[in-house]
Amino acid sequence: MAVNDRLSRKESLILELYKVEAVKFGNFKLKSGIDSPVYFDLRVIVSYPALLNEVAELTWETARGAGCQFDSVCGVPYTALPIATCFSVHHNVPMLIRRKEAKDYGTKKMVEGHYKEGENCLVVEDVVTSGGSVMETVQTLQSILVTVSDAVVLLDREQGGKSALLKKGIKLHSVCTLTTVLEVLESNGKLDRNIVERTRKFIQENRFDVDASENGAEKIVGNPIKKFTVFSHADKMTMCKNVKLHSLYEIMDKKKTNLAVSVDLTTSDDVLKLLDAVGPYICIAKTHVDIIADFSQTFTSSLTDLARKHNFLLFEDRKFADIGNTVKHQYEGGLYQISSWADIINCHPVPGEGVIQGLKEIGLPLNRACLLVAEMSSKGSLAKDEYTKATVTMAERHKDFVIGFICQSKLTSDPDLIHMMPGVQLHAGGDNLGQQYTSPEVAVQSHGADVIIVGRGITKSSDPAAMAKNYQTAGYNAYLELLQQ
Ligand code: 5BU
Repeated sequence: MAVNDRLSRKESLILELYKVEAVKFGNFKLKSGIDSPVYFDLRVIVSYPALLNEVAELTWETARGAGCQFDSVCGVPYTALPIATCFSVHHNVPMLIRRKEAKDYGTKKMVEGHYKEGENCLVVEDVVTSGGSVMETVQTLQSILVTVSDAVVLLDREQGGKSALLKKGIKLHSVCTLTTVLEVLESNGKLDRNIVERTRKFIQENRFDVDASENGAEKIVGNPIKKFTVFSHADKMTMCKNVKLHSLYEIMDKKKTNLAVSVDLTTSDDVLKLLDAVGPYICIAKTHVDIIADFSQTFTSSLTDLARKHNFLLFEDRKFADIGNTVKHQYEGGLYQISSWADIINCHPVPGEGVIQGLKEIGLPLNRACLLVAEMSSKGSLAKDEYTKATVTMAERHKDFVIGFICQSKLTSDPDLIHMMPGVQLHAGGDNLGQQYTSPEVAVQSHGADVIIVGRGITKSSDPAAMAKNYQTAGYNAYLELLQQ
C-alpha cells in the first residue's frame, strides 16, 4: 500500500472516530476532578463494524510494518479485545484473553487460551497514556511465562507511555499520536486553533498523570513514583549499625535481589527442592515451619545448608504474639527450636514491648533479628493508623534487635529499619481469603518496599526458578529505577 494511501486512510479513520464521538473535545471532568479538554472513549467502536474493522486493519499493518514477530495476540481488556479478535480471525493468529476480574484469581486462570511457555505475544491496546494498562497485561502474560517484546496501539497520547514501556523492554508502535489527531481535525475544519492549543498544553502538563486506557474511558492513576529518599543497598550497608541488617544489605547488593520467597509448602522435600531451585535469585527464604507435616531437626539443618550454599537468610514468619515469658519458650524450645536456625523472626506488637524484650533475651546473644508486623496485606486488617505509628516508636527503642517491619507502606527513612512487604504478585488482585496483591513495581516504587515477599506467585508456578528470576528482575529493576529518580 502506498504511503499516501495509508495517510489518507488514517485521516479518514480519525475523522470517522471524531464523528462517532470516540474522540471528543470540550470540558470533561475526569474521575480525579481534573478538567480535561479531550476525552477518548473507544468503547463505542463496537457499534460500527466497518470502523472497528478499519481500526483493526490499520493497527495490524502498523505492527507488521514495524517488523513485529509474534506467536499470539492479546488485547488489553476490554476495549482492545474486539481489535485483537479481528487480528486473530482475519490473519489467522491465535489469541489469548487476559481475565480482568482480579478477585479470587489465586484459584482461577488469569489467561484463557492455549499457550506454550516462552512463546511471544503481541499486546494490543486502544489508547496509551502512561503505559500502565499495557504493562499490567504484559505482567500477567509474564506470570505464565509468555514473553512480550512489542505492543501496538491505535492512539498514543504522547504522555510518556512509550518511553515508560521501552524502559521495561516493550516497544510500543502506534497507528497515530494525539498530535496527528489534532492536526487532522484542525486541517479538516473540525477544531479551531484555541482548542488545539489548549489540548496540547493540557497533554504536556499532565504527563503520566492520567491513564486513558482503562475500558477506553479515562481514569486517574496518579504519579507512578512517590518521592522518598532512597539509598542504594551499598550505601545502606555503611549507614546501618545492626550487623544482621548489614549482612542482608550485603546479600542484596551482591546478588542483585530484593526478593524474599515465602516457601509455604507442606513437606520437607518440597521446601528444600524449591529453595535449591530459587536460591540464586533470593535474599531471604521465609518459612512457616509449623505447616510442614514431616518436620525434623534434619530438615532445619538442610535449610541452613541451603542458606549457606546460595547465600540467603532464613526468616521464620512465626508472628509471635504473647507475653514475653511465653514467647521466649516458643522461640527457643518446643519442636521447632526456631532460635537455633532462623536468622530473622517477627512478632505482633499487640502485647506491648514485653514481646520484644522476651524474644530479645533469646535472640540477641545468638545474633538474630526481629521484624515487627506494623501492617498486614489482608483485607480489613486492624494493624493501621495509631497502631502502626506506635509500632514504629517501639521499633526505634529496640534497634539492637528489631531491624524493621512487615508492612504495606514506607514508615520511616531510618537506615536501621527495613520495610518488607508481603502480598506481592506480578499482577494485582487477591485470593478468596482476603489476601490482597500489589505488583513488585508498585510495592517498591509507590509503597517503599525494600524487600518484596512472594509466595504462591512463585511456588505455584510450573517453573519456580524461572518465575523467581522474573520476580527478582521486576523487583530489582523497580529499585534501580527509584535510585535513578
Ligand atoms: P502469598 O502466597 O504470596 O500470598 O504468601 C504471602 C506470605 O506472606 C504468606 O506466608 C503469609 O503468611 C505472609 N504474610 C502475608 O501474606 N501478609 C502479611 O501481612 C503478613 C504475612 Br505479616
